Amino acid sequence: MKTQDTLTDRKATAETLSRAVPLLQRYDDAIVVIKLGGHAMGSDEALAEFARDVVLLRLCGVNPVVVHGGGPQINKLLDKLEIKSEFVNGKRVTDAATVDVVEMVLSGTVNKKIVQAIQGQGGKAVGLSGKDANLMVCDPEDPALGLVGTPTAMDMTLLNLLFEKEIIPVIAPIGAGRNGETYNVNGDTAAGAYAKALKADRLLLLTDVAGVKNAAGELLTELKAHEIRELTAEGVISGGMIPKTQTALDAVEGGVRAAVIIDGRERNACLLELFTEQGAGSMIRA
Ligand code: X2W
Repeated sequence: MKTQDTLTDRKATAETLSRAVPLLQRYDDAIVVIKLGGHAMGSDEALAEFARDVVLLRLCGVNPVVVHGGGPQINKLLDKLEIKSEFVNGKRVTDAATVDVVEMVLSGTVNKKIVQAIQGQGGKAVGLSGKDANLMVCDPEDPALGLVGTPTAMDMTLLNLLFEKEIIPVIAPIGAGRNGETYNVNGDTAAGAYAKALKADRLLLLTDVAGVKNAAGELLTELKAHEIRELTAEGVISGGMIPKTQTALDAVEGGVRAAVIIDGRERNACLLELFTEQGAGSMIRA
């Protein structure tokens, strides 16, 4: 049953909107690259909420770019096809059979699901991969990883056209090889590469943890590049947080204004970060 908002609730909503004005102005025409991991797409409801936030950003004059992952979804199809898969330092060792499945899942099912979710909330989105319009050309990262790519040339012409038309790009982390190869690129790496190429105002890395914590387990809300290096050397930043913080570091040192590691399971995580004074998660600056 729908409950009626009281006058007090309605006043609070109006006040919230009014207080957001300076922040809305700060982000007018800003480019915000959002990495949505495969784990964050667990339920249709969570995806719909994420999509609604992205549509709101667009309505507020932000140019959002969604770069997604899909690791768990790839694992599911590989299992079904009885193709074995292993990870080395967080990257999937990718042979010819595996890359076919990776592309099918990322550029096919996952990408279109996000496009549809955004359109379900009234936005206009277009699904792409690094192969389209030379967006992301790759070279092999490490011979031991097979067809895993490292981005080496980015062409942002198409994305700038889409911004002009207020269309939201949704990009699968697939890269084009120089000789017709298809490369599998880690989702965080791809998001960082797009953020750098666009000189984005923000790179938002949505994860399933609150952010970066110190040795005492307290959330660090603001970090400088040198602090990331120190915490990593001390072993305080470890495991799965390493690739995230390295991506953030690389992005801010490559011209992105700030990178933020936030908990994507939190409701309205993107709005909380951009449109409230304190923000959310851990913000990293050069
Ligand atoms: C990833 C691409 C998908 C991804 C993979 O094959 O799983 C590499 O490891 P999440 O959901 O963001 O983890 N690629 C090279 O990054 O997905």
